[in-house]
Amino acid sequence: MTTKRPLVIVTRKLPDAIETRMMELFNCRLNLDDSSLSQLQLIEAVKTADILVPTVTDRIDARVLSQAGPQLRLIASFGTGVDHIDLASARQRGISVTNTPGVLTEDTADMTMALILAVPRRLSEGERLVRAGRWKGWSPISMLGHRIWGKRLGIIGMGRIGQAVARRAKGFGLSVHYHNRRRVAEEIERDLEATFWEGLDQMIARMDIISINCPHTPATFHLLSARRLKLIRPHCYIVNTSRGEVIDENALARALAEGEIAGAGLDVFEHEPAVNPKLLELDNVVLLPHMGSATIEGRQNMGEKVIINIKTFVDGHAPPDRVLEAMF
Ligand code: 8YV
Repeated sequence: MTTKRPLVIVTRKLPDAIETRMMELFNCRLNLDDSSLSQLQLIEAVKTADILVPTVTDRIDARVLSQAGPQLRLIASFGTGVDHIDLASARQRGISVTNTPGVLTEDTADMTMALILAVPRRLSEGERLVRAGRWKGWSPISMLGHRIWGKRLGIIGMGRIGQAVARRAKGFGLSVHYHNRRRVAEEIERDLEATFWEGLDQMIARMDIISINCPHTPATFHLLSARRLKLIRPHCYIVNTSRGEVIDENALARALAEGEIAGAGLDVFEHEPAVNPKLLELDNVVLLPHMGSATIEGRQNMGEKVIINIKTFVDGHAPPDRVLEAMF
């Protein structure tokens, strides 16, 4: 890195305080109107930026990276998931990648818990009924959902967010089960009273609620495939606050429509911002616009992490949140 202030190109509008601090520290090109960049605009950005700050809405694929100028040394992503970045291409070109782990764990776990409650208890349906002026008053048999307390929750992906979901779930009387690439430490399992399932097929066939909390990687693409969705019992609910690609969305919509799965709470979709039209027709799904980590505090913390990663890198040190391919 040269001694002149590095050119940092930020692809989306970030919190004001973060942008102000970035302007003080770096030579910044901001995106004040927050429109997402096209692939061509991204290519233009990587041709000139020393450091790029993208978000989940930017597809930094091999084609974009092949056009990067030699000055591009760091991609400091604003977010935890890095499936929008071709990590192998970045490594080949000697470009470091950082993310913002840890600071959106609790917010995402809250949203997961909100969906775990909302779907079986038919929260959105009830709200729609009242707003549409169709509510005829209390009845002992209307709007009946299913009890949460005493049910089995199967968490797929027991990383930070999965564990934070498990902590909440315990308080709601759910028994916690999980599947993960690696079994977590014994003391964590004991603390969360969590049961490890080595076989995903075996676990999902026995759960009442399934929560997706693993990252999207080549290994987890369509982890809940059409075949696996068939193993899930018809009274089971699925919640996804991770990435849409982890579930075969078409197969899920079909299974929900046919009553093979009781309901779903989805904060993420396979082709965002497009939502499978079949899902829009179903009453037994709660659909949210990828807002799991959308808190003012969280966005501020994420921005601070981006700044620390860039500043450390510019000062010639290894940034704290370096992403290595092997991690994903
Ligand atoms: C972020 C997310 O808001 O961090 C992630 O992986 O999915 C979101 O909650 C988004 O990625 C920001 O780029």
